[in-house]
Amino acid sequence: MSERTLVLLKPDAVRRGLIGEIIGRIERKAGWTISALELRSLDQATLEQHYGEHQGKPFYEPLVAFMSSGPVVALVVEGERVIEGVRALAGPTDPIAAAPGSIRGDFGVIVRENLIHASDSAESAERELKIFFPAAV
Ligand code: RTP
Ligand code: MG
Repeated sequence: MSERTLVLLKPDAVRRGLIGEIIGRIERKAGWTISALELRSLDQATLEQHYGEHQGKPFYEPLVAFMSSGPVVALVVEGERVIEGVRALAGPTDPIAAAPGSIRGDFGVIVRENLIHASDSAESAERELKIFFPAAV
């Protein structure tokens, strides 16, 4: 079934010059299309909405500080089972646990700076797309 997902290339990916590398991996997946793309800086209100589920956890404050430490690239990716698919390309949250060949496994260093966000379910995708690309929803 064709779906849409929200992808963020986090500030570490932008700083380290990995935008092309990561987008290239998404583009090479046959049948997926990038339907929106923007370089932008995230304010506190946007981050609170986006990562609200993690408010109160010990990693929340450092996560928000990291996510506002530089611009991110926000993308909408469309295609067959793309929600599950981009999560698989990204690999597990902790780069040490992520297999070589995955984005986090190849380039990740620590759990917070893990290069990429991808919506984790259809419900999350719908919620996050409204935050980042309200005109496209
Ligand atoms: P994301 O939401 O960014 O796509 O990542 P995820 O689903 O794989 O991981 P999640 O549990 O939702 O955590 C969100 C982001 O918070 C940072 N994090 N730091 N223990 C820690 O220091 C810790 N745990 C999570 C990561 O940047 C993670 O991607
Ligand atoms: Mg998550």
